[in-house]
Amino acid sequence: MAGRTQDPQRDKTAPGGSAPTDSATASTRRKAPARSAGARAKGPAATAAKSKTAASAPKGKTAASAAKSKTAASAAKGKAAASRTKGADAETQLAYYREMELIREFEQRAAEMYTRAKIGGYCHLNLGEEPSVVGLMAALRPTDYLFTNYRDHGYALARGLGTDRVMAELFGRSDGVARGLGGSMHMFDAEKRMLGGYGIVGGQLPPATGAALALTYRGKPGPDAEAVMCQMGDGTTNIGAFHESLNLAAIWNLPIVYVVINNGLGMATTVEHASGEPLLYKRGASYRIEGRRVDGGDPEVVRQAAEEMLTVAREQRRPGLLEVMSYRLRGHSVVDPARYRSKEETAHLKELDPLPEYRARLIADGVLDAKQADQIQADAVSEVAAAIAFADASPEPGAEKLFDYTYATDVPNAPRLMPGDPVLAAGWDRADDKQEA
Ligand SMILES: Cc1ncc(C[n+]2csc(CCOP(=O)(O)OP(=O)(O)O)c2C)c(N)n1
Ligand SMILES: [Mg+2]
Repeated sequence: MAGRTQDPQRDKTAPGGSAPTDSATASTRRKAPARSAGARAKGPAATAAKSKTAASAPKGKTAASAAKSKTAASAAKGKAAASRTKGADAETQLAYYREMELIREFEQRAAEMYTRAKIGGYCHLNLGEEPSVVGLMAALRPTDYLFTNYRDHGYALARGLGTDRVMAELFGRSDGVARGLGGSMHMFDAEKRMLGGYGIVGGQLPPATGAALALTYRGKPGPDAEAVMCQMGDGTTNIGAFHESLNLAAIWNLPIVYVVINNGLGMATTVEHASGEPLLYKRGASYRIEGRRVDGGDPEVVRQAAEEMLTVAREQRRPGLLEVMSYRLRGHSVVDPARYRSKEETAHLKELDPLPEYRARLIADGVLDAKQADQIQADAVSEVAAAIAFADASPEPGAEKLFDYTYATDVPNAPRLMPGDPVLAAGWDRADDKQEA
């Protein structure tokens, strides 16, 4: 398998253009492994990132929600920071940093809990993708809908599903967001409009596209209209459902932003090896969907680009395709030692870690000092430790719950039935149990 360093296409800067037949534009010159830490590209989106909001992020409040409230004092403070950084205001940057450190700590402890057999099944981590996750979730309003793939822990945290409940879901306990029946790949919360967590590659695209179609029946386009964000990986752009969904979104003018987290790999296969067009943002061009590529190492750049595409989706009912260049710092899942990576590439990944870079940037810009940054990390450690204790204390769902949430309508838990047996009324199993008792 070709290593990413040997893949010339990944390093290419895409040509811009806005003609309807090829409306894809690149807004980053971010390079793959050859790039050194600290040299992260600052595309137009980075410099244009406006600080519309200023808010503090008290513990437990998500960066996304924190960035939406406003206080006069913090707005003034934010204004000063904005002029220094030309990005988000200081309070918002702090909120992003907190959120990223929380996801980092959560994922590292999740990996540990997996090796301790507290977590079973599959477990895919967002390590290295934290700025992408936080930037995207900051762009999404509480009234919007989110669909993701199985690499969903960070999204669930940043969407505000709660550190305790997300960890309990990983542990398969009844206080989890899906009552412990979904596990790592199936984070779900209808109230938060987080509509999953999908384990089948591309499985989230048709329902997300359907949700966007439903929105066109429910309301009119405009600045307050709801929209859908559908996240996926780079490998997913080769699945049939990707092309069918984008085509329908284009011809039906659906309010949806498809987000490709391009971490360079689908399991062990590089983008260049698997994709006829490795500049993935261009893949929307076949459907006249605007495509954009941004640096996933900077939450402000990601938020700005996602907000702009969501605005088009809300106001013009035009879908968008956002490619977010990112890195997966570890294997595909917690059980993958990633031996397909060369030693050099593995070593180089440390340099590409976006968190130390963001921390250093905030310190250099005077947004926080090293002591405060350490405190933020310590807070993340305590919050995740408390979540582990919460998950451990939560009861396991009983076997009698196994079929309760599988179908939309109540069906009997009748394990002794054979195909062709008459269908039994809901509640049969319980009545039967009572008779036997
Ligand atoms: C339909 C289908 N085919 C294959 C798999 C096995 N599989 C799980 S993840 C994955 C790679 C997907 O890569 P990508 O879309 O880049 O997402 P990433 O894991 O990098 O986030 C594959 C092939 C699957 N889950 N579903
Ligand atoms: Mg991938």
